[in-house]
Amino acid sequence: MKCGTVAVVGRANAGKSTLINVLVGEKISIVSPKPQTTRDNVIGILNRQDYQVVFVDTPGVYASTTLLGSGMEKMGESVAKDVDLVLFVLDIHAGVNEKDLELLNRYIKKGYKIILALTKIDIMPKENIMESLVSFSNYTVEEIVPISARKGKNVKELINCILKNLPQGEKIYSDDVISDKSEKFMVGEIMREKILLKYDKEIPHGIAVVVNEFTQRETGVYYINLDIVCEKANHKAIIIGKGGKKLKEVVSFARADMEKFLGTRVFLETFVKVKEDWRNSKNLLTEFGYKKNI
Ligand SMILES: Nc1nc2c(ncn2[C@@H]2O[C@H](COP(=O)(O)OP(=O)(O)OP(=O)(O)O)[C@@H](O)[C@H]2O)c(=O)[nH]1
Ligand SMILES: [Mg+2]
Repeated sequence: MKCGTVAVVGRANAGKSTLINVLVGEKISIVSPKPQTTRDNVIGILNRQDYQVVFVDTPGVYASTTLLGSGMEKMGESVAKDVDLVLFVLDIHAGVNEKDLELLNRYIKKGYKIILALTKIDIMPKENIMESLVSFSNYTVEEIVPISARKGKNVKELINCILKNLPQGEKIYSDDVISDKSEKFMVGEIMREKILLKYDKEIPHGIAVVVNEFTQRETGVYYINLDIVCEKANHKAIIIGKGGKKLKEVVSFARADMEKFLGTRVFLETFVKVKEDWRNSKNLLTEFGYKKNI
């Protein structure tokens, strides 16, 4: 049976996490229009009777000046060394960008087996799709697949191309596992996702979410207590908003999604804390679970 591991790599905001969620059919990784949404490698497993594909989502490459950001940049390339196949996701809707080519060439030079997914074709003129495909024809990749993760276009074709390029073997994970991350991790990520969606400028990037308590009471209700950590005192005021209105709105948005994810009611308590410049502090990065970034 076909079984193997696939690193999903590319530039920030390309659509890697959206694609993994569609491929696996579950919310594995959070998604937002802001670059560097994904901060950690997240495993999503596509399980079928006759095959298993283990996808590893990676943080996208983006010019970043913090210790957190520079660590994230290296994660894709370090995962690529240990997998059977690299799925390079490239946002093609606005044409080919030099930086995409530079990164793709870096992977090609390493000699990895690569499938190139040209994504977001739902928001580009049809006649440009063919042109884009042709422009990659002399790149050394196994396959080039134009897709739309948002509309599910060509996703089946992409899975077939992936399977064609995976080895025969035994399943790595048991059938009931779909991710390597805990529910507690996902709950923190859901909070971060809503902050990414609801705040602008530098605020979302300077946020860490620390889940202090995640317990299910006898009634079935989850009790979740978390800290929203920001890096400046004036950010805290913006996050909370006038009379606490903005925070209340974001927390209730997050709670609704946590309830959907956990399939039961959630009691959510949040505190906003300030930790100056935490993205450049080795100790705080470790404390907040970003050990791999140092
Ligand atoms: N129109 C369209 N938008 C998409 C598609 N796939 C992803 N997006 C959007 O692109 C944005 C970025 O998506 P993500 O999946 O978070 O991108 P990513 O590559 O994981 O980004 P990082 O984690 O920051 O590296 C989001 O607003 C998505 O909704 C697609 O197929 N079509
Ligand atoms: Mg992502």
